[in-house]
Amino acid sequence: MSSSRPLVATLVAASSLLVATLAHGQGAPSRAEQALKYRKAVYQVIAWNFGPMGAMAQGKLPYDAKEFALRAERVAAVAPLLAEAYPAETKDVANSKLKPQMWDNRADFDARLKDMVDRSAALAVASKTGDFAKAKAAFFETGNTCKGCHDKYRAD
Ligand code: ASC
Repeated sequence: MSSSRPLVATLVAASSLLVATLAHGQGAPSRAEQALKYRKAVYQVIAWNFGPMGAMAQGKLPYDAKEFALRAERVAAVAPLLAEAYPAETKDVANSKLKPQMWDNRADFDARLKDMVDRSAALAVASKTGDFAKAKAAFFETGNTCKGCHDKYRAD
């Protein structure tokens, strides 16, 4: 019987690991995981609304002033939520494209976020005029703040 003890011990260890893995997988998401989900949700709302605006700005869709202004307003409304979307506990969270160098450049990162928020607000104001040239210019200025930050802090 003593020869079966290592096997029993191995099985017990393996099943404990399995239980722990399942418990972790099914348990409530950590605060970091929740924050990452929140972050991605905000970017998803921005990207969803930015898409048709970009198509209009590039002449791929006809300019619809009302729709453009509505989408700009939505982006301006949610962009400030990103200030809360990078809490320190997300530093090592899995499934994030954030480059770790952000944590050593927090002031620069926050300034870029603020710039995006300010440009989005200006975009919403410009869009309300219904003047395509103004709306378009403000759109590209906002898009450049997105791109600048992505180039520096987003992997791939
Ligand atoms: C978008 C989107 C981005 C930005 C960026 C702007 O619509 O999803 O990440 O615009 O491409 O240059």
